[in-house]
Amino acid sequence: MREPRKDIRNLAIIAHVDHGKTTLIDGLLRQTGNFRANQSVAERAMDSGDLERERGITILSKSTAVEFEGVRLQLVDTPGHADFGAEVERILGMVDGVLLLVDSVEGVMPQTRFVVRKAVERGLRPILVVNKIDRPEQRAHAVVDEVFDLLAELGASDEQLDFPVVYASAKDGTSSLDPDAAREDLRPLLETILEHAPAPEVDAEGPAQFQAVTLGYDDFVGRLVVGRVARGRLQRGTPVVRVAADGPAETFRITKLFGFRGLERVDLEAAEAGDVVMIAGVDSIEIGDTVCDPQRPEALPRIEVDPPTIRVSFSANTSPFAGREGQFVTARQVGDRLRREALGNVSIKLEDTGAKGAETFVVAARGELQIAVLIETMRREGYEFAVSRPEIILREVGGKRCEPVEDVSAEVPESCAGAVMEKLAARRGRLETMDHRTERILLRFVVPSRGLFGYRTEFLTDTRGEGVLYRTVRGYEPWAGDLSRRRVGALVASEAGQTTAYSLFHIQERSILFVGAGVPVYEGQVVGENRRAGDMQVNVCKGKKLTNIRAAGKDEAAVLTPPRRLTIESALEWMEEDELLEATPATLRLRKRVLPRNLRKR
Ligand SMILES: Nc1nc2c(ncn2[C@@H]2O[C@H](COP(=O)(O)OP(=O)(O)OP(=O)(O)O)[C@@H](O)[C@H]2O)c(=O)[nH]1
Ligand SMILES: [Mg+2]
Repeated sequence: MREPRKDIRNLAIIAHVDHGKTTLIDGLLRQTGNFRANQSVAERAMDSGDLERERGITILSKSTAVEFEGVRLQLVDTPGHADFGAEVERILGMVDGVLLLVDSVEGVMPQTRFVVRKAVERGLRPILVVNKIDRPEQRAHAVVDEVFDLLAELGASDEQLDFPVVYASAKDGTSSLDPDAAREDLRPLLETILEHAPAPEVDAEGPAQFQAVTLGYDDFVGRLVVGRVARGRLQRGTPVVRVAADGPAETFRITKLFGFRGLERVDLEAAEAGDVVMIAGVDSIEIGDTVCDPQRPEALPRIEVDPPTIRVSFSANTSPFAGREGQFVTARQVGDRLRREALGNVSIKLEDTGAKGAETFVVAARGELQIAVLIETMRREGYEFAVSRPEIILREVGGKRCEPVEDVSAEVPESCAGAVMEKLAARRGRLETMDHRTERILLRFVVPSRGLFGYRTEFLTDTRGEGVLYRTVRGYEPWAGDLSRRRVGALVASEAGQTTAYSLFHIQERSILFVGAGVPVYEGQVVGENRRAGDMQVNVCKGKKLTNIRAAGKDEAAVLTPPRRLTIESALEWMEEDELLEATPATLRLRKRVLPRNLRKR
């Protein structure tokens, strides 16, 4: 029999990127005293990963719980960046309510649409938190209307449309129910949660059921899985069975059972239906598997997430510099690592190329940032490999060839709007709306994902670095037609050697260099961007006679423009099909697939 568990609430915090989810959790942790007196809550405490702290974004969702008036609020912080949307989709399956954060100035953004759509589909009623109310240019009332219109457009029920609203400054740790009232603390928000977030309706007596929603790993206890006890009770030390997508059920013992309290995980003896917990005991478990009572195994429906939209291939590094910097360099090592990633990361898929002992691994993902994070993680672990240019995954919908399209919002200074509209129109984007905000314009487009490759750099140039661009996959639409290719060519090193200031100096007028002086290069390496279409072969290693080096240093090195530093993202956006990105723990290089000049077509 299902009964509400009034002592807990399960909530996900969802929003567009940077609207303040992780910061809000800091405030909740601080004010509910769920940490010891001598322990302070660092800024964005939940963003514990190295890459998360460096990039200032959340990549993996994380659970925590705070106590308020005798009720345990189990909160899941989710990533706002579009590429990690699959993470949000899965999390929504284990909560009964959502805190929808929307920035009081930016309002509804592409990823707001995405997360709201997913919440509506699951019948969740949001509690709207209009955040950053401390910003002087806040337009809270308009933002509430935008959210209402969005919900209505997405077919929300009357109950969902009747959402409670709280105004907050996550940064100051304050909230109120009236945007113009004074704010003191987060109590108004906490009270709204208690009043409006539904208690989980669970069957605590039935046979145990728990679904793996996210995975983790711990050197001491092995693979960890986070999920919610859907029915019955889990007890540490007792045998359970894992029911997978296919294959026989596997019996194992729960060796560890953890709950979340503040920033810590605590050992538990038992957990009951409705609890969000982390268990250890079986290394083979995968996301979506159900852990059940051995007497009555019964799988929960598998977790469905939107399929990946882009693919890239990974292969062993075959450049002349292969193996110099990496620790894991063979195709097999790269393949094994990718297979491990695909197990723990549902939004990444390793496509089977069919070939046994394949040298190339096709990875399908949800965006360039997701690929970039994977590449960066692998580099840090000591891997070395080559990556191809991302390509779009097409799908057949109703007999028609369709491609992924994205909601794009560009907030730009008025004077730049023309350039942005022109460029995106050329990339087969269609302008949907145009809103004037103080001295800036918010343009919303729908653009094929294909058309957005390489666009960010252009956008930043066109808006003199002042524009803000966001994109989120919207769905599939019929193929929009051909697009023109990169309008600039590559500058390709014609021979191996060490770059010299002397030769770079003479080339830089016609190009943007990717390498500085004194760097080893190989034939076929891409050393810069040609200002014109078409590739250009250059000798970057030409040197004056040794005796002239001082002169060269004095006259010419001094005026050498600093090279454009390649980042994983900028390289993935920039490169063409006949090129590869060579990633090693120390260096990123772009190269032609075919290195010897005489074997290349162009
Ligand atoms: N002015 C103001 N800034 C805020 C507020 N809340 C968060 N910020 C700032 O907004 C930025 C993003 O905050 P995060 O908490 O990382 O946002 P997030 O939603 O967790 O971001 P992702 O996890 O990457 O989607 C940080 O620089 C915060 O300091 C607020 O209430 N007011
Ligand atoms: Mg965050």
